[in-house]
Amino acid sequence: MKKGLTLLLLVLTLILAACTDQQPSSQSEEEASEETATEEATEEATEETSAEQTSQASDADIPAAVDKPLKIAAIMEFSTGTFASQYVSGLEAQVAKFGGEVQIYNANNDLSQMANHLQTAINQDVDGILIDHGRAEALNQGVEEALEKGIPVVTFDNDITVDGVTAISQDDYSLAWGTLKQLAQDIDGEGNIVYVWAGGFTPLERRNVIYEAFLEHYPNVEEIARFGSVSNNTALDSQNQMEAVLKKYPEEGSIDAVFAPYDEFAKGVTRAIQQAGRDEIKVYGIDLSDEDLQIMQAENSPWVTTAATDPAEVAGVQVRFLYQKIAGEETPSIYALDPSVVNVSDLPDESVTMADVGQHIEGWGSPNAARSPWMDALEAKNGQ
Ligand code: SR1
Repeated sequence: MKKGLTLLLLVLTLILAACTDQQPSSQSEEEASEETATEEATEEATEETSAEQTSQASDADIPAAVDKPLKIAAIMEFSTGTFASQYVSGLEAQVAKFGGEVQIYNANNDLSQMANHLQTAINQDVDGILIDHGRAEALNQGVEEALEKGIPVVTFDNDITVDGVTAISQDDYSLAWGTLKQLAQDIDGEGNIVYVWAGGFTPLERRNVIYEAFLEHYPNVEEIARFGSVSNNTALDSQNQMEAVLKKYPEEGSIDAVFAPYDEFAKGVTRAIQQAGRDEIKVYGIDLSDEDLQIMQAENSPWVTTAATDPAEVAGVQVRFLYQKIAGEETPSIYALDPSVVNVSDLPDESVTMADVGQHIEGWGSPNAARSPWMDALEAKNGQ
């Protein structure tokens, strides 16, 4: 009996101990559930706050000057090639998001026609002018006239330096160095190269500055041929010119690489090399498009490296600076987008497009450049 009582006491003690042991754990469950409740409440509050902020953003004061369908003129030196077509799509998309309309004037590589188009846009009292390529000597006068009439101007890829104008670029010096550095490494600082180039275009002039420095920096790299022209069919012209160079240097190993600092050059040169079965020659380009990606990703493609920004994004930045100017905001005199180097070896085996290139190339894109807080509201208002 005594033994039985002792056993009972022991069992009771154990049960009590077990209950006592459970206590903290049940307390922490309570605490946890209290914490969860607090977290949930905080999350809800945060969600409410951010919803409020969003609705505040959509109710934000859109400057009156941009809160209407604006008429924008884009004065382009040329519109051929995949860079230009992506750029135009980018202009149209951003202006449409802001509820405006953009009229594209294409001068077909004729600078005096470009100046006439600028004059037409000024006479039509457009709300803002975008200029793509062209040269200061042909356009300065028109740009000054536009500013005097109160029409803001944002330029891309030219040498206009009029006060009050914002000039954007793709940082051509970095573009050229990015791809040339890869070329130098791949040939180990020594070899024969071909250079494709045409003067008179601001981005190509800037890239050439770096090319000249590159040759000085690598004295064992020799330029054995140079050609290039920009026309309505630059890729085909480059292909024909490269075919002539290949005939002049028929021995395997006589040419190590081609520097083609414009994708239309690179496309033509790549085709000529492929057709001649000279795949040992590597192509180093500038620019990127869906078509370029397809050519670069083809099996054994000679085109191994390119340096680029997204042309649609360049256009978006240019349009946003223009709208900031129209809204009366301060904008910088110069702005350069950051380019990326794209090596085929960095891409997966599957086909990559411009839409997903950012998943494979670090630092690709800068979507928030030149974005004012009211722009979200303006885009939302226009249903975009
Ligand atoms: C003829 S100039 C061609 C260049 O303009 C744009 O900057 C593109 O990058 C292209 O390479």
